[in-house]
Amino acid sequence: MAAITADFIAEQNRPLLAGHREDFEALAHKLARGGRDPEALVAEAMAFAVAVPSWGVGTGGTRFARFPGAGEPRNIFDKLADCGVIHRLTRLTPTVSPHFPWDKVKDYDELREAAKRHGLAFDAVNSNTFQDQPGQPLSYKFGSLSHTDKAVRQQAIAHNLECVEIGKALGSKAITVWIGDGSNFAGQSSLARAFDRYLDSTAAIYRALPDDWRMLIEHKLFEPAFYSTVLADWGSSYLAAQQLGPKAQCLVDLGHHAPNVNIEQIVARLSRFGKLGGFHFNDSKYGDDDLDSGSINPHQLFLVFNELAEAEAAPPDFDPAYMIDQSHNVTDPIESLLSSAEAIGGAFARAQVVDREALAAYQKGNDVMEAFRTLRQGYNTDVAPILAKARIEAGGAADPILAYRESGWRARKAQERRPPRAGAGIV
Ligand code: RM4
Ligand code: MN
Ligand code: MN
Repeated sequence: MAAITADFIAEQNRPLLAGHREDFEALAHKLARGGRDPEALVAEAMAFAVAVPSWGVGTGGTRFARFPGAGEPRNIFDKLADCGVIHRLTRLTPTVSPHFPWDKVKDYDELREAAKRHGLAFDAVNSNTFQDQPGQPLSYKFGSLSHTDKAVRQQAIAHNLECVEIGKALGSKAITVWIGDGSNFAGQSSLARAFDRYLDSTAAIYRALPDDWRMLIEHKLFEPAFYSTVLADWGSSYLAAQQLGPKAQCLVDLGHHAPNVNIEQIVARLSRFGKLGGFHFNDSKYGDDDLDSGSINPHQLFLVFNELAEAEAAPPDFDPAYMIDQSHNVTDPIESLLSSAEAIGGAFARAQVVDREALAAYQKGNDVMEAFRTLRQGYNTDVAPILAKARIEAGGAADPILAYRESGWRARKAQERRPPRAGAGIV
């Protein structure tokens, strides 16, 4: 068992370096033959970053059961320690996206300092009006920001405003608003008026946003509401963002669409109109499965990053927030996040490999097969040596999961962190 220091990482890397160099050289020759600059790709990979969700380092669960793991984080300070491990090993995840009230503390300056000590900063804050909290005066059973009762809407607005205040103290620059509002019966709710009320409420939050902040509006097809959801799709999200103003943008959670929807096309549309605010990366087979990014459909992840690489015509301040949103039910959450960060970085790197000029020319000439082959060549490139080089040069691990296992972190935390956290997992 060892602390995950720079020395420890270097020691773990040592036996892997010769093999890594060989792999990188082989790839570099191949890329150079195709006119790509391998070192430029490494530099791009080094500049890429994705935020880790504070709720992702605890074991998730389903509505049937949660199987807690030993040494789970008990509070946000423990969560930050785990996030620090992920960043130290991958050098890909310098920020954490916190969720309130789950991560509430008394002193936010202290929390910001604690993050700093782990080499971390805070990304978008997330509000939560999809659950009732102990002692909360009014219930969200029938909705929050779109509730028929003004007093409930006010309570939900006030919570979002509090999140913005907390975010200011933490150095965050965005709030992600996802609501579970909707209905379970045809006729239960007025589909038109519910959206009107949602727009009214979000306008009140929008007015309180500092000028350099963004409001990220997250849609989701269904669940917890099963007949209609107020913000069910990217169309509603776009309408809301458009209505609210330039600081409001749409957030695309990869698991929040109908099966087979062409998510990369949604990405292309939103970015072209300056409304692509960010992502919640995960993978899914059926719905909001919150599985590890790229574990089921890595090609879709690649196609999303291909559209981001294509977004050269997007407004100059195009800067989507990349965040992970996953629930880890059967793995050590740290291992899942190490592997997911690598999958996301890999999809990004593969998209950088694509020869855009050639692709555009083939598209223009309607050479379907060569256009396809040009794109596919990026996807087929094994970018692992690029990512490894980027990591090693930044002080990270050649093999993050191996190094993590060698460190004995989880066994150590199992001794320190008792008893295991109770309560529900991800929603
Ligand atoms: C929702 C949605 C939100 C996340 C919650 C926990 O399904 O994805 O982004 O905050 O789950
Ligand atoms: Mn999400
Ligand atoms: Mn979700």
